[in-house]
Amino acid sequence: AERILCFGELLIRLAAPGRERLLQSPRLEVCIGGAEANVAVSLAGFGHEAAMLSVVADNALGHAAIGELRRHGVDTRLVDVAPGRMGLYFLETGAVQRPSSVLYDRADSAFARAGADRYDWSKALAGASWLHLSGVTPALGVAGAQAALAAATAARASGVRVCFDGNFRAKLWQQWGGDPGSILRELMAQTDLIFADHRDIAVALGGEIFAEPFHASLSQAATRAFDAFPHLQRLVCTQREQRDVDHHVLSAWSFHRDGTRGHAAPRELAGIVDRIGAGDAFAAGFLHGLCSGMDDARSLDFALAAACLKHSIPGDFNPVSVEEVEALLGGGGFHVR
Ligand code: KDG
Repeated sequence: AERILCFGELLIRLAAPGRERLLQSPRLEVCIGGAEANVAVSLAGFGHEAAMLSVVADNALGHAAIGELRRHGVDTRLVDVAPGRMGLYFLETGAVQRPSSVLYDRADSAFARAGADRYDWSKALAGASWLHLSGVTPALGVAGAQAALAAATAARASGVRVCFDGNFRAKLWQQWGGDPGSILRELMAQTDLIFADHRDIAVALGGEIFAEPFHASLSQAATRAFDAFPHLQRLVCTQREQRDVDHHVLSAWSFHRDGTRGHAAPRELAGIVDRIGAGDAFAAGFLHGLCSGMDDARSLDFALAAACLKHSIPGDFNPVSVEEVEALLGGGGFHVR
């Protein structure tokens, strides 16, 4: 098993039950999330040594977040506590007539305050083969942007491969007026593997958000990415088509610097229970493939099936086994004809 270090914020999620409006009834469902933590939980479920590097509030909420990760098999020894608050996010699940919505209440969290010098990078990276981080951390503010860049730079300097998920969060960037394009490009320049959707590509690489056909604009984006980022080996992209509120179609492409391309056939998702964290499940699935010696095409199929499974599970995490993903793959169901 390989050791993968995930760096990012642990969040508390408070969701209105079912399809209720927020605070419609005196109940919220609580779980733990955070994009990079979601990846760590998936990787632990796939049998890897997944470690989390983070800072949580030194209070009951922060301790509960650590406990949840540990319960899912994540190595939490590098999660530190600090004075301050946990970041929260409120979720209202949409319906046919109204979209889902996320409300962040996370400004100035213990993690967002922690700057680059809060971490012992060489200790954290020791023994890791990958560092995973995402565009959420630099979106938190100057301290987050510097910490993310320090993490990627330290990993690169010590021979640890860097995996970056774009995870563009417009609301977070707007709150402090950071320039996502230049910061994300600086990060991507340190990266071996990038996961991106059409928004990440538009922000970091420019170009049309949805030039048609989608795969042609993706392949142009990949060419631009390989030109711009010297260490980049792979760009992996997902595409989501929303047929209905709980009926989506997901597909994925991979581009390798050597010119190899992969395409995972579209999968149909009906009766979606919870789509939050699907991108993280996908990233973890692809990393699992690479860490297990699968080729890119196989890793892509595995990742897409893992992301599909996530849609059936409430909460941010995707606690599934390799066997369960393989079963979905082997069943051959869910493909769009
Ligand atoms: O990918 C899932 C994340 O969106 C969720 O866990 C919350 O980390 C989060 C964020 O910043 O949006």
